[in-house]
Amino acid sequence: MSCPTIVRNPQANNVVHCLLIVLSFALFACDLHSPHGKNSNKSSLVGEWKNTYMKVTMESFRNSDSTKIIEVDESNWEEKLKAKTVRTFFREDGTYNSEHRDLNDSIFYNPAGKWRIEGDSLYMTDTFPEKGISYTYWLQVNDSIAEFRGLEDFDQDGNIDDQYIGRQRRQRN
Ligand SMILES: [Ca+2]
Repeated sequence: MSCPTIVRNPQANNVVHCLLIVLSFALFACDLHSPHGKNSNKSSLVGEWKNTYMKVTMESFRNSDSTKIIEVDESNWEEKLKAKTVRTFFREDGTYNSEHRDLNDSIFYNPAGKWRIEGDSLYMTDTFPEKGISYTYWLQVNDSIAEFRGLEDFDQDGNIDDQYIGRQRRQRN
């Protein structure tokens, strides 16, 4: 997966910005497994969710010998990311959208698409603003907290080696 913001707007070549856009939600689970927790199913995710935590570990950041880590929770999300926590709506009909709001509470990005769960993986495919961008997350839902994990190329260095952990809290069913 690439970061659509960076692809469309080279001036937005900013890792934090990219993180917000693509995921707040983030990602993606290719080879990560759930050693614990109950199986996720569709009904467990239907509702409104809000980000509470995100950690991205970028080893060999942009092909350097250093590691960059971005870690935010509800106490410092706005200060560090210059945006509100993201609100995501998973609907029973298999559609979703994720509202990204700035500190003035104006929506600056609101991707929408289709979602489905298979086993402990969540598959999301955007239909707006670009069609066909897909994400896969390892998902675990325990009542009101959902955790997403995966690997991605956040620093856009060509290697899918950046680890993502994100948690969201259910706002309503
Ligand atoms: Ca990378």
